[in-house]
Amino acid sequence: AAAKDTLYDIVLQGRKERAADLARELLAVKAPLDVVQQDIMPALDEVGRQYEAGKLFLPELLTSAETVQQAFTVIKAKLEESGQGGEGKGPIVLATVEGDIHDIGKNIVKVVLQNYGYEVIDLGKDVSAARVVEAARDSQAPLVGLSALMTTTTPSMEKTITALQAAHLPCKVVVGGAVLTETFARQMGADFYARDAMAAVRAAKEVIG
Ligand code: B1M
Repeated sequence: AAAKDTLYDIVLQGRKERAADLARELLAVKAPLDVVQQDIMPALDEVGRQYEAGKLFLPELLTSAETVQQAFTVIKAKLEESGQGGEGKGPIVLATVEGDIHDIGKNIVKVVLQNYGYEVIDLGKDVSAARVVEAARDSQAPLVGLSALMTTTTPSMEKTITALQAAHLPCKVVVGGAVLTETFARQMGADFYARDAMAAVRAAKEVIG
């Protein structure tokens, strides 16, 4: 008999049509964020490794990302079911920085923050420093969250933090993304480094309550 497919295999193989079903099966036995951490992230890490090694190419990278998005639709619905209620704390401005189109991680952070009752103003991906400053000013957000996934876009992150500081806005900044570290985040002037979505929630609790 054929071995049973896992979400990990499906993401690696880019078999989009199976993703939602497998995510549902996993959600029957574990928490939504555990599916992200234990199944999806290891698979994407492997996809990233194979891409870097020239064993996978951009079309496959894209198909794997789309497969994750299918799974995430189901995970998001599950997270929303278990919402803590109390909408409207914040708001928190969220963006992937200029030059960077990776938004899977940011979108996870968004859903989890909303789940904890925070209002999120999601500016999307590839967002300029000026646009982040404008949104933070208009919304009087106490917290701005920035995501960057590439060594080539951490300068945009730093530029955005500098622009927020120069605008003298009363907001704190939390940053995340696989290329960052606590030390690097602090050097860039961020108030908080979030390794994962729950760390972003802890920062929000500290700043907003
Ligand atoms: Co790209 N990519 N990619 N990619 N991609 C990486 C990042 C890379 C490391 C792969 C590799 O080569 N090993 C590499 C960057 C290398 C570097 O740093 N210099 C890379 C590259 C090179 C590229 C392109 C340049 C490829 C090309 O075009 N030749 C291109 C970039 C285009 C651009 O941005 N201008 C590109 C494109 C893409 C796709 C479009 C195909 C797709 C993205 C789809 C999408 O996001 N909609 C993609 C993907 C999927 C990846 C990998 C495989 C997976 C990223 C991911 O979604 N991880 C990635 C390799 C890897 O990371 N292992 C890679 C899962 C996600 C849940 O994790 O985003 O880390 P992550 O988020 C986590 C935490 O970091 C944290 O919480 C999340 C949940 O735990 N977090 C925050 C993140 N943001 C946070 C913000 C917070 C708090 C926590 O507060 C605000």
